[in-house]
Amino acid sequence: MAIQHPTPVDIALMAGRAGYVLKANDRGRFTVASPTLYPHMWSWDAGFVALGIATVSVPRALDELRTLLTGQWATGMIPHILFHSPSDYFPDPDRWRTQVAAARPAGVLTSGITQPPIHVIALSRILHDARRRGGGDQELCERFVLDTFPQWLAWHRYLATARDPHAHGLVEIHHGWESGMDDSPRWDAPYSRVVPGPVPPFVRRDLAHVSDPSQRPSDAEYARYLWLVEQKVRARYDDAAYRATGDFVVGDVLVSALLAAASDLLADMGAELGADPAGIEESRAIARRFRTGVLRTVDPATDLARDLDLRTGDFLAVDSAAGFAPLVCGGDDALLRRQRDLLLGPRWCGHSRLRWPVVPSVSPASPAFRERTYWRGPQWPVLNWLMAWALNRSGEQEAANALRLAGLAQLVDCDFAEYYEPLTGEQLGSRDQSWTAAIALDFLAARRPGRRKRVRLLTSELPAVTPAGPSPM
Ligand code: 9WN
Repeated sequence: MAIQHPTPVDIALMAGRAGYVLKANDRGRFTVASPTLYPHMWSWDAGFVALGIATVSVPRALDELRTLLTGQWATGMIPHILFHSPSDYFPDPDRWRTQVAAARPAGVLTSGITQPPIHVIALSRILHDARRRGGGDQELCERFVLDTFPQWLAWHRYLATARDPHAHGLVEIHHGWESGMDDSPRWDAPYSRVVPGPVPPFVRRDLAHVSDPSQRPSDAEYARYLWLVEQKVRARYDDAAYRATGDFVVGDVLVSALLAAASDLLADMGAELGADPAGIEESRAIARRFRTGVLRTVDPATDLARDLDLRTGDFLAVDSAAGFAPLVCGGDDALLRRQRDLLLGPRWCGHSRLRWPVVPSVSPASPAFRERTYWRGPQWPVLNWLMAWALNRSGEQEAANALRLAGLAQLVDCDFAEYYEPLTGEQLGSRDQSWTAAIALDFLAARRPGRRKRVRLLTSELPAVTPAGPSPM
């Protein structure tokens, strides 16, 4: 099937429609992740949303991050959901019961687990935008970075200590939701050992918004998710107590790589702006430790990083996009080039059956690949953005631009779906998903070293046709 190249009119419509979606999902000082399925503020969504909004308004982008920080726990943890108003989302605050935790914040209800630390990466891009604009935006953003530096450092320190008590250089997650990739096959082995105990009765609400259940995690998976929440509550959200009793404890390579990259950026911004030198040094040390931790997990047979099941000591070798964690944290140039080739090659974005040559959550060549099921194969625009960002940062502009252009071609329908069926291009999950719209804006604004185009894309830049056909893999 041929790629329909967006016309200049398509591109203008995409920018307008993406802005409209973000505006419609704007609740004043925060943005809901999506209008119906996710009517609250999610942590890593907020990071992506903020960098998209920054292409239009730096002050409003900073508000997003400021609001997120109001949910920060005394431990430094940024929780994965901030609940600002009642809704039919499940699990709701009654299920999280964070009142058992002394460290919870005052004034806002939150969940009691985390999500990937994308925020400082987003902040560094917002700062880039603000400096390009200069004037009040630059002043505001630089002040924001300095003022919030201790809070971001506390967040990273939490991950580096409470979630890596033995300094292995891998962030420990206590729930698949903490990875942001809830039902990824990355977690099949550790979840297979989770035997759900009694939980209060519940009704899933997600299936009221996504009519095809095959696009969402199964009931059996939800039973495990809720059992782990119960275990966190019983441990009063104390990480050491959960570690001693909880069923799911896994070192997550992508979270670790993001922590390394974000810590580097925090140190860089802090150094430029005159933040506390001890904090800058601490940040650099976190970056070094987690970069080393990620690189140690790389499987020499596949060149992919592997999560580590800390209950069994086993590496979890799965062909998931998280295996490209070394691209995100850097540190080994030869590996980086091999990962670049792998990512663009026939097992991944260049797979002949893909509708669009963008990053799939699981390789279509893997036996674990399921084209319609959530994090088991569909393409998530934010993952594609992350890999493009990582390549760009490593000086791989051509590869980064290939992902960006294919990502834009994928989004030209302007539905801004949560995820996409990789073989047909069908929109799956929620529509008007905030982070998808935000990614579109960022891709359109195309920040590239040395030059920046604002919402301007030449149709001749778009990728060549990818024919669909039988897989050689
Ligand atoms: C649970 C909001 C979030 C994303 C996650 C995605 C999905 C929630 C859910 O939606 O998770 O946190 O209810 O399925 O997996 O990455 O942040 O968009």
